[in-house]
Amino acid sequence: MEALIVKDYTTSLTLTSPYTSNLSDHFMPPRKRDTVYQDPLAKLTDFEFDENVVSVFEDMINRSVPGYATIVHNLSHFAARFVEPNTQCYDLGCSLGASTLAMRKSIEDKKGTRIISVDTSADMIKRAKGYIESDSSSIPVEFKQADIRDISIENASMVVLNFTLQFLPIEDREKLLQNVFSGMNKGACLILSEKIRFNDEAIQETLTAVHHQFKREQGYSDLEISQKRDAIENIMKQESSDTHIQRLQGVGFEHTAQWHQNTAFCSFLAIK
Ligand code: GEK
Repeated sequence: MEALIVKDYTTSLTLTSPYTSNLSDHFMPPRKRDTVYQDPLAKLTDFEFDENVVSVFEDMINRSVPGYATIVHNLSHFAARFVEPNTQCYDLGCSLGASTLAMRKSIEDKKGTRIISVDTSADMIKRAKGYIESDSSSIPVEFKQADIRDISIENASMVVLNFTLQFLPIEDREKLLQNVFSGMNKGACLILSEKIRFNDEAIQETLTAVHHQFKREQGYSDLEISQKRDAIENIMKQESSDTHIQRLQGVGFEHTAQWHQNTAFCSFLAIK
């Protein structure tokens, strides 16, 4: 089956997204277009990861998060470097399993390794299981429908929080990262991707406008952009890049860096 092509605006290259091609190659239906906020809604409710969103999620995240495909693609490279045999990898807030698939792709030779993929959304987990079953890797994946605040992390050589921490209340974030840190082995890596906010209002305003332009280019109307923004505002609290780095250092990570950024969408690397 022909792989879907994603335009990567970070590098201005056209590349085959590992996410898109993984899912599309193994799971037959082509990706369904996100029209969740297309029509005017009489009453706008908070954004939820329900069946409505889940059925179009692959399209939604690729058309809403500039640089998403690049980040997911690079997870394979981080996994090849950091994952050790007989350890565990965690995909926290796994959605449809894009990050799980990316890690799984490059660790076939790390014998005894398994991936634990966690999400609160039963609809996400159900679909993610289908994608994993259609994937050819032999690395075991255990799905847990659970809150990432309630799980224990053990013997981890790699942990991924790809655009998930941003959905936790700010006051819960440090405790979650402490729990992650304590379950990681020495030398293990955490990849944390987040939409950030800028303390400088001129930068905040400019990059918000550039992001909205990106969404228009992806085919979203102004109504879709504003309804989605209003729906997600209450449940996704953004913090600055400095706040993320300082928190990672505060819980004990020895090496930290922001390795990727496209407008307000960033990814951090933290090594224990
Ligand atoms: C990807 N990582 O494609 N516990 C568990 N799951 C949660 C929680 C929680 N407390 N809060 C939210 N979620 C993925 C993309 S999406 C990002 C992650 C986005 C889950 C939620 O159900 C959803 O599936 C995911 O976190 C966030 O690489 O939609 O912007």
